[in-house]
Amino acid sequence: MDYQTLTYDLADGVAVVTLNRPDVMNALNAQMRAELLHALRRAAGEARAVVLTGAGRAFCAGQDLGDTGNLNTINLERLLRDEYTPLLEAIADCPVPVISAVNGVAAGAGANLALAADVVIAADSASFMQAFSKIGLIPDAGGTYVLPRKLGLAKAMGLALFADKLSARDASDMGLIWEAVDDAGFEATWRARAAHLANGPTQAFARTKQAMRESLGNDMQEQLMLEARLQGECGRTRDFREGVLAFLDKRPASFEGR
Ligand code: T3D
Repeated sequence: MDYQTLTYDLADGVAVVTLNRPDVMNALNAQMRAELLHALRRAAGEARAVVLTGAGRAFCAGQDLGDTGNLNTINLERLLRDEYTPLLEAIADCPVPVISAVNGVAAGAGANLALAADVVIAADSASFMQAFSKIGLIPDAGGTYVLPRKLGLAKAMGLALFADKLSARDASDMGLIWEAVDDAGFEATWRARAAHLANGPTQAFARTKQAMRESLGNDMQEQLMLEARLQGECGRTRDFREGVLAFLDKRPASFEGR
């Protein structure tokens, strides 16, 4: 696919997907949703870590409000089910870690796209806004799933109802994201994190994602059984063998992702 609304760069096992409609704060139109889905699926097949970021001063301003079609006949249920849900599933089901490198404001579905990633790293000047109530909507694109789970109901509800801008630092302090980084060191930080993941035990990372995500719906017994099964699989990987041998040899492990 020849991308028009994003760029895709693969180097050293890291796929960097950059939303690229800076004039509209990288708002999501139908073409960008289709291209992003393609890029995420492509990265899942050829990268060992994926980074999602934005061009210009925004990460993503959510739905392109100029691309909603006729407001009298718009079918938001279809739009969400057919065009947003596959994006969130592609991130959750991606067998390699996905980092959101949030370079600027992330609003509406753009905020929840960022928060769907496995690791969220934000520049200090970035912010998160559940902008939906300003236009008469509820948080979508996974907002009502992820916010109560990461923050608890009190903060999730406040963010949804007031639609305040949450600074990157506050998001980090509240446990909504992994880390906020000063602007000067932002790109170097996410690149280093992505390189670390791309050189890690990819098979174990895939199963870590699975175990963490399934734990939200499991009781303890189910989760312990799942851990045992997945760890059994990890125990049969080359990377496990390499990790143990490297420890015993007192040298850094060289993981192949197998
Ligand atoms: O509606 C449906 O189809 C259902 C789906 C819903 C999912 C959703 O995501 S709903 C939420 C949609 N997003 C928003 O409501 C956010 C709207 N944008 C803003 O609130 C602000 O633009 C920001 C807080 C993101 C940034 O503010 P600021 O002051 O830094 O920039 P700005 O001047 O408002 O925006 C810069 C330009 O981007 C401007 O265009 P212009 O005037 O320079 O030609 C603005 O219109 C454009 N822009 C920003 N957000 C969007 C957008 N254009 C289209 N869609 C946007 N979402």
